[in-house]
Amino acid sequence: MTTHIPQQDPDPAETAEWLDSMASVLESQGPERVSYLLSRMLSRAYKHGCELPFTATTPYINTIPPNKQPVYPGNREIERRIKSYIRWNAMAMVVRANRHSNGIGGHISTYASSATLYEVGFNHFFRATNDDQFGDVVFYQGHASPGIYARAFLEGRISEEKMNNFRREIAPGGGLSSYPHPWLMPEFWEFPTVSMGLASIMAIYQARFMEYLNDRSICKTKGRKVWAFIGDGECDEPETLGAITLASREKLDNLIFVINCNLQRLDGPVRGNGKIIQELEGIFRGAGWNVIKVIWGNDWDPLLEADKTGNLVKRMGEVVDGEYQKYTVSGGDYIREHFFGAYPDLLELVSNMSDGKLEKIRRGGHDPEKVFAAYQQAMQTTGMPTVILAKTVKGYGLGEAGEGRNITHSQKKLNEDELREFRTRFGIPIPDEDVASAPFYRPPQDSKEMQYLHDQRENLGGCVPQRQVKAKPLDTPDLEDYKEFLQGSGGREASTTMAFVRMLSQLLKDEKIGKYIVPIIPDESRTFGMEAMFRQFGIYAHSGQKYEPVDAENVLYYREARDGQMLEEGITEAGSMSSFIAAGTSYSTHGQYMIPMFIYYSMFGFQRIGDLIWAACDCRARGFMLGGTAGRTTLAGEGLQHQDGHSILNAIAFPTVRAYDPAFAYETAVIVIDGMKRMYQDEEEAIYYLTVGNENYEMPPMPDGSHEGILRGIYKYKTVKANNEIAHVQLFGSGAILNLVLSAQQILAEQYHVSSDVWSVTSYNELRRDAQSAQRWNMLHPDQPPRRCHFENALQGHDGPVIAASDYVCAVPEQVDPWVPGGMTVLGTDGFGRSEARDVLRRHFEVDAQCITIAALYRLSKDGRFQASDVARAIKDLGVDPEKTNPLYA
Ligand SMILES: Cc1ncc(C[n+]2csc(CCOP(=O)(O)OP(=O)(O)O)c2C)c(N)n1
Ligand SMILES: [Mg+2]
Repeated sequence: MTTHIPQQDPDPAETAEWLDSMASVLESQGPERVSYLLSRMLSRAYKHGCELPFTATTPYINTIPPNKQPVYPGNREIERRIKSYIRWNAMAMVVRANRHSNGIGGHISTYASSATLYEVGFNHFFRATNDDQFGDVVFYQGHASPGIYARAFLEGRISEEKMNNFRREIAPGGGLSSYPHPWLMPEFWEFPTVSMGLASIMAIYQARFMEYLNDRSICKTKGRKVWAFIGDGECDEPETLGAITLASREKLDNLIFVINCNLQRLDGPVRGNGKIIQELEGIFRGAGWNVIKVIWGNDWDPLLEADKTGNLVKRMGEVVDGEYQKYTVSGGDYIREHFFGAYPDLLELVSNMSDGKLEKIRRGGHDPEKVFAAYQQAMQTTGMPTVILAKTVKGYGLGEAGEGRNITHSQKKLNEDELREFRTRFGIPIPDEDVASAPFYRPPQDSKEMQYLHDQRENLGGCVPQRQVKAKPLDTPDLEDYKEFLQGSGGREASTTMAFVRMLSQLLKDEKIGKYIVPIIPDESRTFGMEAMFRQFGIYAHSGQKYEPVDAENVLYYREARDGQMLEEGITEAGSMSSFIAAGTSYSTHGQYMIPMFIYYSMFGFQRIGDLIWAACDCRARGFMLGGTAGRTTLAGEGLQHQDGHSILNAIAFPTVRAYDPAFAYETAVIVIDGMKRMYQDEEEAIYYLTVGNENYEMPPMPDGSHEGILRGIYKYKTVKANNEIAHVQLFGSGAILNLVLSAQQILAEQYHVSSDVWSVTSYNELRRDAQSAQRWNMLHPDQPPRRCHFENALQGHDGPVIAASDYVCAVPEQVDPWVPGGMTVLGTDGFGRSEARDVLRRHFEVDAQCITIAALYRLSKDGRFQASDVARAIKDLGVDPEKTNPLYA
């Protein structure tokens, strides 16, 4: 803040001279010359220690002055009528839904405030994808969906029956989902946006991904735009503003944000005591965006023109948002007194205007000409992204039913009077006797409105939103081609991460699919041993590499390149996941399958960015997520915040995520190659999540006959027969813990005469889903021969109690407990982590070989096959302290 610039003018005459000379340059040479002179003067003044006013914001008026406004290319009157019908239908669908099913929800006021913002876009800007072109990518504000449906209804793309079934998707004839959900409406919606904040970050990374596709000559994306419609309240979410500097840094002039500044969120004002538009302007300007404010409608132009004292602009800047909201619900007399009344010359300015006129004077976001001017300037802006801050009224047109009221966000019911008023205000040709039932209105097909509506869309290539899949399936590699990964490490030690990275390097060179792979890393390449890829495949940088890297003479130097293949995102899992979404949905957005491989610290995945992963599933993204440094005890030393023992548990809830916890290199190879085939060749909707660890051990060769079991979740890895066998147990292990299970197998045989089968469980989640599906089918078909799940089939004929150990919380293995006769004994890593060495951690969590042995013996004792006193002795012999702290609460 500048506090030392004097507020009082000590020499008004001198000031006037300066202002006059500026005015004369303005008149003779135009604003650019003035800007130049000012910038030279400012830098000279700064050099001499003058404090300069901080200019994050500009005055509270429109960025584009009336004289720079283009002529509106459309038919305003017809567009207004079309918009009115859409407004009505959008409102009616919510009202009707709630009459049919009280409490079903829906939103009227969001679209009511943004109708003009959308309609100008639909009539003049949003290009569609068709046989000849790929269109723009539009992220619609989730709560505005009734308006988007209502337009598609006019366009004839949504039936009346479906409109009637808004929020009742299972109704006969089908319905419409509450918000944009490609999962539920795969031919309509492209991106889910209703979780506040995600549209913004997804749009930014989408725009950057389009540049990536272009720079790598995979798809031509030049000229296409990404539009993101966002709420002003939504800007409170860190995801909304957290990535905006990427957009300016990367000069994403294909990106346009439209922030609907209706000054309200759900509970009330967004910034009652401040000004959200100014706040956002400062933030975006500071971040290097082109900011266009659309605050005032054209009714204000003559007033601003007549404002010779500057008091009108001053007053506009003084009034806080809470008060502007109050003007919305007040009469013209109130506005006259409280707004214009602050200065006598302002009262004079509006002395010829009636109260009625003052009340109706519009905000910029409701003025199509102002909105058009902003959009056009945004389209023409080069070298930077644009944000349009459009001031609107929440619940515009609802009148007493909610216009500008704090309750408006949740208003879903209009009574007969309110419906009638709405109808009259927007001139909907519905007679009085029908209005109470809030019928939908569609003008006759041969009307001027319908003709115009179709013509405008045809000019832009067709209707939007529309999700189209034009990509051709990929010819994915065969496992045969990657045989080396199945043969074991031949005595050398390696981690599953190293094995995966080695395979990734090969895949990147694969003739069939190599160039479509998009490695995505949030600043962890060195952690995962991927630095060799920097030089080989390059780090994507639109501007290339403008410096000589410090390690230039190193063979593995840090190489940035315009056609670089790796997305080195810096420390942002949210940004990385947004890139994953852009790449993973490229088959629908850009007609080209891409294969994102996002590798990150597993703790910062499902736990940190679960909502983006959920959105990825919703929009049918496909790709691989690799949870690196996985396992609560496999990542040593890092402690509570890093050691992940639950990402697999979290993954259970994501229906399209197939989560695996592989132990060996060949398992990883089998899963990745099969996953590629299933997602990109067979076109299954899935995301593969694989944990990979950093513990080094020998990678064994793939046992014969294990292929199917690896993919389905379990296969028998090794049997050991004990001398003088007293019992036989089934031991389950996953990930790095499988090695400890194998050690326990030896101890059990050698010291306790217990034989065992060791099973590698690659995915409890997949086993559970398969078992659950079989069980469900059996329950619904009780009179037919029951189906058996893979888990039951695999275990058939293998007797003895089951003991399972993993590096994850017990609930992960316990998923299959209902299908284990007699139930399982499960060891896991519930509780916080510890900064410790691997072996100490494994004892702490009681998942080491000794503890697994004890669990097996105890279980045998419960089954009457082993003496309890012998278990107690074994605990002592194996050196486990029975009084040690319980890791669950430690
Ligand atoms: C992450 C998240 N938190 C909360 C909500 C619930 N919610 C839905 S809309 C809304 C208010 C939206 O206000 P604003 O962004 O200003 O949009 P407007 O409707 O005013 O255009 C809230 C809190 C949500 N959808 N997503
Ligand atoms: Mg709002």
